Amino acid sequence: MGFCDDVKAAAEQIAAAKKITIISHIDADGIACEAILSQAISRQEISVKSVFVRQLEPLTMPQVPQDDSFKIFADLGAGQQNLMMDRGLSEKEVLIVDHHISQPCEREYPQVNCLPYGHTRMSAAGVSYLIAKQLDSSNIDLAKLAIVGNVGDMMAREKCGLVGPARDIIVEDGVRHQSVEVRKKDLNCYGTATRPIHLSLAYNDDPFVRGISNNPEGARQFLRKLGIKEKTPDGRYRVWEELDAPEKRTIISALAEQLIAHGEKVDRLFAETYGFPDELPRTPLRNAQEYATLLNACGRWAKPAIGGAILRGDRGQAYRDAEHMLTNHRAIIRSLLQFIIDTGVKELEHLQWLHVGGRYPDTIVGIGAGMALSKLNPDKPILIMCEVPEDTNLTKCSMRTNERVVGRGIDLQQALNEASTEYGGGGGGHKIAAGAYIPKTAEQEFVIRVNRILGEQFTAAGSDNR
Ligand SMILES: [Mn+2]
Repeated sequence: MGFCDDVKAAAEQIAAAKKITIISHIDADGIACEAILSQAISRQEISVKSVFVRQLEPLTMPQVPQDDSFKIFADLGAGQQNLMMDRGLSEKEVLIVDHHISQPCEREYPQVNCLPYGHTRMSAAGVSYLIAKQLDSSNIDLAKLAIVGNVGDMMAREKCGLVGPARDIIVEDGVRHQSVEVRKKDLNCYGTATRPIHLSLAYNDDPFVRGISNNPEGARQFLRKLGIKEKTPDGRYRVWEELDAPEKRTIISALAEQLIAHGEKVDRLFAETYGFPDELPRTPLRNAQEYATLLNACGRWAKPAIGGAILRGDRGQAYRDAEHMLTNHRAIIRSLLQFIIDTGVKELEHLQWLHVGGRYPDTIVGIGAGMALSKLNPDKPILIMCEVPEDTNLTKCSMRTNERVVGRGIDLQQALNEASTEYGGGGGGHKIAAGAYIPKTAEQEFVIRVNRILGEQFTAAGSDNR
């Protein structure tokens, strides 16, 4: 059986069901999964309901309804099959649609998972889309949603664009449907639809351009020297997507020159980006990255269904609510960022760390860590700890680094997973961004242990942290 057979089998299972419950995750990928699957299912005239959970764990299992509905676990479930078994769910009433590592389990629940087939850069929204397309080929309008989910799960980050089936099937379908526009060799930069250009450039540190990254005033002068107007005639800041092609070229080549002048590589300056031409200009819905942030904001403020409504096309109340959450989301992240900078981090040889206590929701600490990193020493991975409101005995740890440091051999997922397991906790994520839960009592030792593992990674890769 190949991956395609699994997709086909899943579509058959769905088509045969009378009543379906989707249990999905609250991040952009999970929200996209739910919107894709539930629309594809209701188009088959099968009744469907959805439940979102922060994590599938014993505490959240009661949210899974005890009824005779067929249950699809999306963007979660592969690693929690024993929980399903404990719940008494049979193989006939479950389908897992996931891209995470599978947990060995006595029951063989049907599963569509791209990971064991070597498709490491496709998210669960991608898998959901392939199932939706198998159900009905007219579902290609959902390709756009799958791209948002994939980009939200950082599937485009390492290679500066989507690759594998996410690129060859899903992006191509979106282009054919004309709801997706591929911009090859676009600037690898966040906020191209909503941020003033100089802020877009200044907030970007991948690649790190000296004098511009982390330096809004420097970025402004850089644009001024190139003769790029920062405002429109009516006094509003222009955004990257509004620039004409020669202006974009001027900026990109000047950035490339800066990098070359400092002996840096230019490859990460370019990325393939995905735009949505049917959305309103200068809104976060115009490109996959910003769209994903909007969904994440909904999820992190416990309103994933609002993100779902937007993916279904609601541009009224749901969109206004989401914009409000995004504003709030950004204000709290800014406050966290300021707190980290004002308080200062403690430095060890291979990492910098800080405990923020219970001041900020644990769901945004990782984002704050990523942003703080570029304001601190970007060459040292950052580890932020915080309290977990649901369990006072636990501490959540979020780590972030950048591509440059990953290129020197650092794998945060491996480091946090190894160290947290030693203390009876658990962790996961990616090389560049990872998280873990540990017992509160282990905090001090844990930081030292992670520091040592990072040192070993640098050594194994034959590099150091300077
Ligand atoms: Mn995911």
